[in-house]
Amino acid sequence: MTIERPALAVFDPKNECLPVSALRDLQLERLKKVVRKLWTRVPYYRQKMKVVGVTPADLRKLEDIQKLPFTTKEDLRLCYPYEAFAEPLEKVVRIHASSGTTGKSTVVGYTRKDLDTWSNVCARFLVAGGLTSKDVVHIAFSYGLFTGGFGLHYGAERVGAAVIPVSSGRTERQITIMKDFGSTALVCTPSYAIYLGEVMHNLGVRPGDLKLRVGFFGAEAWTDRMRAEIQEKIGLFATDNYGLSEVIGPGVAGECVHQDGMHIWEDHFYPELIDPDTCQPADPAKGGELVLTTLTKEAIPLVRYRTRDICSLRREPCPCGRTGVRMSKVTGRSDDMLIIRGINVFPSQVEEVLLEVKGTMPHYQLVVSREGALDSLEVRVEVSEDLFADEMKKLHEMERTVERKLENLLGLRAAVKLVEPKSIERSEGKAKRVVDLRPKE
Ligand code: DLL
Repeated sequence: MTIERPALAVFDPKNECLPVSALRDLQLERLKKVVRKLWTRVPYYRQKMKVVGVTPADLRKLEDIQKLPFTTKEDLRLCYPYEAFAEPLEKVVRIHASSGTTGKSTVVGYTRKDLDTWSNVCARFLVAGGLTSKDVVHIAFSYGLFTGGFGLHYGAERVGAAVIPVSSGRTERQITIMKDFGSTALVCTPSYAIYLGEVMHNLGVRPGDLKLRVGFFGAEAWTDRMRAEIQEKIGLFATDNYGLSEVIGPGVAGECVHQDGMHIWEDHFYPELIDPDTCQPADPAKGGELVLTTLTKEAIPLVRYRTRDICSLRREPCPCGRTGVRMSKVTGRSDDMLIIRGINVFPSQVEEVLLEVKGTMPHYQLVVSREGALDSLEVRVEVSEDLFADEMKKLHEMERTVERKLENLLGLRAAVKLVEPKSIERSEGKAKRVVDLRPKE
């Protein structure tokens, strides 16, 4: 079937199409304000600045941002739960969280103005990808601490569309709702979109039976081949959007109807690219790790946050008129975080669970594969000699215990397989904790 490109529209032309020189002035003015606020309100970051010997007064031009220390997920973990907040809790009206590298999650707060900003930046990419106030938006992201559901929800409402907060799961019911309610826009992870397409096919529901016309997919990496498959299987025009909880949630960047890179909303987020090994600036065209500074966030302003996402940046003009630099698809991570069905998983979290279970050894491996459209995780764990010699029933019980604990911590079901001592390959250097069998392209 032929997929029609939606009409070109801009949600906030004044700010999305700012000439670059005006954008630079605005960014510098906002950056100075953010750094001053962090210096006066967040002792943790002030201390970091003192260590490298910079003060807010050292920030005279935009490039001076390179004098400032980076912020990492580990910093936010150390500030758990509220120490990174630059506003008192009484000004905070929403709290979300995402998984941390170990134990504690990273907690993020929003003031009323932050929620307003968040709705606007989400509305921007929704309009950029073709959403209008006439649409009926089916949101299949989970609603909860994850920022996907609420972010897209308020963004779509801001556009004036009719929002159906379906949340995740119960795929057949999702299809019934799409059919009965006449959903015209779909919001979920790209892998779930492919799965939905497969279930539709199995149920005999053809794309033409639904009114879907546009889809907004994000929260995990996907390829152009997956885009083609989604467009074909579900019959809609699919765009990519990017974000992360620490920075705001979804709404950092999104594709326009030209489907050629995601515009970063640079009046709100200042992007840099660095070489993850040296931390020095990287050639934007060649790619590197994306580092983001929030320019307007009140509750948790972040300076030079290391996203660990690898991408490249392109400044050439886009036919849509937006001036925001375009980021490529995320091609990898500079740490070991995996995203499985939209859920962020660190191998260290698995290790933490294993430490609680007597008889397991510190040798384990995460095997990620794709069954049909969806990713699955198997955790292979070595057990001690005497335990392995035990009866099968006991081993199975132990597998179920680890599975339960993992599901509790990660919010993801993993299959646990206990294996013989010394059966997981040893490596000379860093242990190979992850075997990723998912197709790359
Ligand atoms: O995934 C926010 C989000 C929700 C974005 C819905 C888009 C749509 P976190 O759970 O904190 O937040 O995970 C952030 O997900 O650092 C990337 O590694 C990855 N990610 C997000 N969007 C994309 C994308 C949300 N479009 C982490 N392509 C980020 C590739 C993405 N990776």
